[in-house]
Amino acid sequence: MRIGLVGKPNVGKSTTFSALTETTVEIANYPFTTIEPNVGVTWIASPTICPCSELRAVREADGRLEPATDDDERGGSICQPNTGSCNGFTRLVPVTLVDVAGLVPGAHEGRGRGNQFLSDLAACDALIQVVDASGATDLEGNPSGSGACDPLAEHEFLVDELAAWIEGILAGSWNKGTRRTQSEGDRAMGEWLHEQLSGIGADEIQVTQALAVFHQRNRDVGNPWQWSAELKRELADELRKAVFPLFVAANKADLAEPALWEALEARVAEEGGLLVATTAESELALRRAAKAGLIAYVPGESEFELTAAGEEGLTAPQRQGLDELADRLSRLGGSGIVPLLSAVVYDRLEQIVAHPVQDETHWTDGDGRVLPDALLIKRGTTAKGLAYAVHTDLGDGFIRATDARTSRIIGAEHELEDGAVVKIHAKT
Ligand SMILES: Nc1nc2c(ncn2[C@@H]2O[C@H](COP(=O)(O)OP(=O)(O)OP(=O)(O)O)[C@@H](O)[C@H]2O)c(=O)[nH]1
Ligand SMILES: [Mg+2]
Repeated sequence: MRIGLVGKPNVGKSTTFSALTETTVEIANYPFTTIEPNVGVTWIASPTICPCSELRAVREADGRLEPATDDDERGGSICQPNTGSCNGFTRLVPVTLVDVAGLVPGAHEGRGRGNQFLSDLAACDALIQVVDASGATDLEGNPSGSGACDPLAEHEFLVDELAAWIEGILAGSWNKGTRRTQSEGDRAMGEWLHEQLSGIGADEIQVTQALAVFHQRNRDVGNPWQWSAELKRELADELRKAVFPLFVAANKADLAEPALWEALEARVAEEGGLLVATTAESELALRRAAKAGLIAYVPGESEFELTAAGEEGLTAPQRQGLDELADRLSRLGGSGIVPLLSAVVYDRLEQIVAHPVQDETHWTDGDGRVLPDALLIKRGTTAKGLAYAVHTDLGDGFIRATDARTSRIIGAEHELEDGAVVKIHAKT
């Protein structure tokens, strides 16, 4: 799972990235602070309870394990994640984030960082556009006082740039490519589009979907090589929607009133997207304070508590800063970033979590680690699809799978359930 953070310069993309990945990157109040993309991993809670809770229950019932005590550091979890962690049966799964340079009008023609920036987004499953909800920076990201820019305009230009980028990729070989599809119809057109766009991560299903929507809206459009510029742009826009579904973080919400982003929210909802008001700066401050041991904060929540160390060690200005942060969070219902990311991954991209294991009795890998992996897969993924998600060889050699909960054999085409624990049998 890979998600790109995009938007005009100076809106808080890197602040969002830094907060979520808990890494240090350059952040500053002027445009083009970021040039080379930052790539990192954030961890989000799986919405389903980790299956290690079931293992614990069985072991407790058998008398092999004492019930977890209140001071259990892991809140009862007994899995051994290879990466990430599990606490109180909340398993964290990885999402890769890409924080790119700011995009300015004309980027597809090479302005700003131009197309280089766009190719940094290539393999992303979705994009989160960070907008300056306070409207206090112009379209180029220069601080210009409130009312400098309307968040809706900021969104519209980004959507246009992305479509223009895709159109540009197709333009070079449009006539040659579409003539080739003349005799074979839509299917060949889909194949050609897929060929052109596989470099930016488009798959066949996405291309087919985009073409279908385009044709539904535009019947009898004639030969593609005679299409108007508007038609080509419309197809590019549909392709963009399919390949890079776009969601919006109305950032710097701490400086703004909701009225400022209402129009954008309505537009985004109309397009089937999602907008969440965020305050990246607050999330960053929370993560830093938590890392320093001053507060206990569960990412995504709208409250935090001072730790004993915090009660003792905070300076007066730090305490005042945290009081203000607490006010802000209660006003906004949290910093918004984590709920936005979770909603994008689980609700909109329809991801579920699967746990491949080698030993279906003990739910372990070859080294005896309990439930070592938690993989995000798209709802509807089959047992064989999971095998491919683990490794191409495992997919190619797939024989059958076992549902580790029931010990039942499941076939290649069986669709997995959320939280499935699966042993894959394959030829090696
Ligand atoms: N008030 C407020 N300021 C924020 C928030 N998020 C970021 N900022 C500030 O906005 C400025 C720009 O933040 P960056 O994260 O560098 O923005 P960017 O979008 O990565 O900018 P470029 O890399 O130049 O495109 C910095 O001064 C941040 O401290 C927020 O939620 N609220
Ligand atoms: Mg940046």
